[in-house]
Amino acid sequence: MSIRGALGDAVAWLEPRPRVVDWSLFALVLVETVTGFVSFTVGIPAGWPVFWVHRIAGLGFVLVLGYKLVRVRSRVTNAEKWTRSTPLSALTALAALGTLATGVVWVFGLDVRLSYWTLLSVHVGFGLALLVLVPLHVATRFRLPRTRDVEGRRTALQYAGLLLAGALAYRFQEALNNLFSTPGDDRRFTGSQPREGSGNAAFPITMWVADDPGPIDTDAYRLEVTGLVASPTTLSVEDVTAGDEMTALLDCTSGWYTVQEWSGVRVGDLLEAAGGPTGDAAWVRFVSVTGYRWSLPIEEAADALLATHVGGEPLTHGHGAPARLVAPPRRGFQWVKWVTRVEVRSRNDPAQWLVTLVSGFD
Ligand SMILES: Nc1nc2c(c(=O)[nH]1)N[C@H]1C(S)=C(S)[C@@H](COP(=O)(O)O)O[C@H]1N2
Ligand SMILES: [Mo]
Repeated sequence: MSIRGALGDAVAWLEPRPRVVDWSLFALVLVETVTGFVSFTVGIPAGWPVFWVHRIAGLGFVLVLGYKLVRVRSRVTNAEKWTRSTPLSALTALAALGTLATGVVWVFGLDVRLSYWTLLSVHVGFGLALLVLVPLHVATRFRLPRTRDVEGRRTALQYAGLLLAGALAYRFQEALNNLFSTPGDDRRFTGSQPREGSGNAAFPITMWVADDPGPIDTDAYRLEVTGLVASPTTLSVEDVTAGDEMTALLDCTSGWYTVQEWSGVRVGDLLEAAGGPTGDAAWVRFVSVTGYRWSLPIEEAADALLATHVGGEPLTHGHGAPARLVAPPRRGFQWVKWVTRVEVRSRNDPAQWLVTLVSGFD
């Protein structure tokens, strides 16, 4: 038997019953949404399983979606079979194909850009569209799987096979990246691609959603250090330009990373300048002039840097001048730019998740 014939047989054998295919797709969308979202909060290598699950399940998704599209294609290509729900189904299929295509192309390191969106941002956009479309689509065509659709042993074996196929495809993709030294070859475990060089010009300016303030007048700039500290204080740019240095890796969830030499003031020293933490101080909140904000546990915050310089140059406006947070190994979106207030608090700040999405809209 030819290799193609054998591969065809394997693919046919792995095909679950239609309703199992449908519910698997639903489950895969959920798994990919959760792992995709969680992966954005992970900046340490120990978090690798999240990225692996996302990639392997994504490749399994390609196969399962293939079965589905082959099965239902005549419902779209044959106008006589059109119903009211056909446009929604077609749109859902497009979003699914868009998500998978951008995901697969991304791992090979292709860096196509739609204005300032990286391919990874477009991937996230398609994924979010899918998150809305899939429940609507399921609602129009709701059919529960029956017991005979899920014969225990066969289904379990098929699932194991699909998982294996996803894992093999993942290894194969890595090998291809290696063999042809594609730009995808030197991605970090987070999937991000390197931006080489040092200083402001070496890496992109990235705003999350709508944040885009006007330049801040350095002479008029004041940094408030307040909250649970012995003597709240207000500092000038000179006070913040203390020359404390740190080499740190900034890894943006839009898919790039850079290693830079940052300098400014250690946050622990900032808190000492305000008399030190008091009472049940446990968190430090960094607030931008735009309202964008993030909090770190106080021990972690003490070792973070409020930077005024990168690569020996004063920060440019786009990179957060006069002062921005440098918080390794946190992901880039937590490195608040244009910081004007450092607030010591007793509690964390869950609302920060929402604020990063809506700050800048006014
Ligand atoms: N105030 C504020 N800080 C911000 C952002 C923002 O939109 N507003 N974007 C964040 C994101 S998503 C990243 S990756 C880094 C990017 O820093 P850079 O623009 O200096 O590369 O800043 C973070 N800090
Ligand atoms: Mo980012």
